[in-house]
Amino acid sequence: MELKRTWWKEAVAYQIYPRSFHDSNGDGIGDLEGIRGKLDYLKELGVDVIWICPIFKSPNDDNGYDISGYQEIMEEFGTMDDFDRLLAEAHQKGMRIILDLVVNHTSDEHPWFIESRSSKDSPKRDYYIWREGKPEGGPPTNWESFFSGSAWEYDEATGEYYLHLFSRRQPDLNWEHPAVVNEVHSIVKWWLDKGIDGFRVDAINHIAKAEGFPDADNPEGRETVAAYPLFSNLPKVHSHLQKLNRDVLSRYDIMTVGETSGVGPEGALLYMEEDRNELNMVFHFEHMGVDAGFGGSGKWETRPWSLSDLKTIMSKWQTELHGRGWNANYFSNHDQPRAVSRFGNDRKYRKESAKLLATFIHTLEGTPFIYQGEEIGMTNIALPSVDDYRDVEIKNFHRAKTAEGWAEERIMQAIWKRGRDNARTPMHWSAAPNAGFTSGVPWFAVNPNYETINVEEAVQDPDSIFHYYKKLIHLRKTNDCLVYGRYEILEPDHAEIYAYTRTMGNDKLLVALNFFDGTPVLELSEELADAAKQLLISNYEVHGENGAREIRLRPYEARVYRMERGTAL
Ligand code: TEU
Ligand code: CA
Repeated sequence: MELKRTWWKEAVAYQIYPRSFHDSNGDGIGDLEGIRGKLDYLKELGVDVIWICPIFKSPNDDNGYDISGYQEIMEEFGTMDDFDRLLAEAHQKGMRIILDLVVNHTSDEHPWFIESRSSKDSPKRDYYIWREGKPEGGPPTNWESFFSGSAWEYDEATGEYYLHLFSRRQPDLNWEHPAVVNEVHSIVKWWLDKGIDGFRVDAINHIAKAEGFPDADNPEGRETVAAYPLFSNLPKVHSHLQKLNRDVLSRYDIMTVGETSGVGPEGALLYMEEDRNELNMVFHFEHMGVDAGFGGSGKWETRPWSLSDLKTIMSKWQTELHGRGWNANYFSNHDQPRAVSRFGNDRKYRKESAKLLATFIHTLEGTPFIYQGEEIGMTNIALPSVDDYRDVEIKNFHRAKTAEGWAEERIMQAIWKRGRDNARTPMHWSAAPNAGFTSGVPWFAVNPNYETINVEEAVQDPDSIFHYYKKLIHLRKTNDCLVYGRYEILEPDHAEIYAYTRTMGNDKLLVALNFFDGTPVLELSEELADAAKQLLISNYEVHGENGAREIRLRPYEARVYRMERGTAL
């Protein structure tokens, strides 16, 4: 395989959820000036690319993922001048900015939709997906929305239903209509001409829907059912992306990462193999499924996860994409619970386990994505009542499960474990009131543990999670092998330790990760043991164990060794 170097393969990305990042003017809502004020912090961490979740005009039914003006800035976040200043300053500091491209749907307040719903002969009618109800009554299909209930909403004005895979305030665009495609292309071009460095492309795998809008199989006769295959990763998605790439994306030196749930490596390669000319990489969800329970009614049911499942999934992605595509590696984002609470131990071993998870993400092949607060080990939150939450998905889930007869306690347990608001509490900057996030009243609850878990504390503690991330990022920048090296798993059946090597030419690294709180032993072959001379990083102090055939790891211990050069391995 010929190695093709690109800046986005070597970059480390940091995701900002602007509403919760930093408030500059005391209205309780994070904003663009707030981000600008923290660029030096991100620079110090070592970040190359900042992905900012939607900043566009929006009524905020889904915190900006419902856009009513693609070329306008959300009022609470500031102005276009603020954005221009932020972009210029980030560039000046050597960092790039990518934005969220949300074009599976718009807000119901987008002028296109207002016009579309006004009459059946509106010139914008076909910008969205309108259908008559079934002859026997009810919505056109039995499809369930990702946010609970039917994916169709009846509209009195014209007596038809419109499709919304997400909230009813997020009508799906009709990508089969050429005018929609043109509109999207011109929006993308407009932002790229402004100088942004690419896009994270929201829910892009859903832009094509099954021909003829068939019902999904429904053996239990439920009112609505998950109809996933009928609107996910269909062939037409790829023709739309190829056209977008040909007409717009290919003309810029940018980075594109698609959000594509439901794909395995083969499906993902269709989005990113170089001769496909679509995107650079995608976020897959397979590892996010390791703790998903599939019994009963599905959504937000959980089960304990096993390391063996995680190994199988990650190894598959590492090996199948090597030389053909590129991974986007993450453990957290704004839709997932906090990683340290979910895959680590957010009490006794919070620091150790946060560092362990970080080591994993930064030593795999692929671009690492850090989600705000992950670098200081922020944790989940459990608020007493559903009224304390803000997320539309949580609200709808609560309503739907109450109607299904679930006990309140069971519903709240699911929300505490899986709810997206776990990741959306304001960022902890200091031990000052409201974690230094705002001088006003924060839009959403601040996690009370900010008094001990915060940036100020982390920056001055040389042993903090923050400094460990800094070191990892630096290591990745100074070791090509960490970026491009071929992954090979060791001891795939070990129940507690995840170990692998990365190899590139004469360079070889050994990564040993204890994912639990025991003290298991990793046995090395003689060659590996002899060659494992230089400890590059660890979250514990390690003394004089070079050359040992057996490495005993402490709770959540992570070690990365560089092998002696020139050893035949
Ligand atoms: O999430 C979309 C998303 O997660 C689905 O595409 C996914 O297929 C499904 O949830 C399966 O688990 C994005 C954003 O990240 C999210 O915040 C938005 O609410 C959503 O799109 C709608 O824009
Ligand atoms: Ca503000």
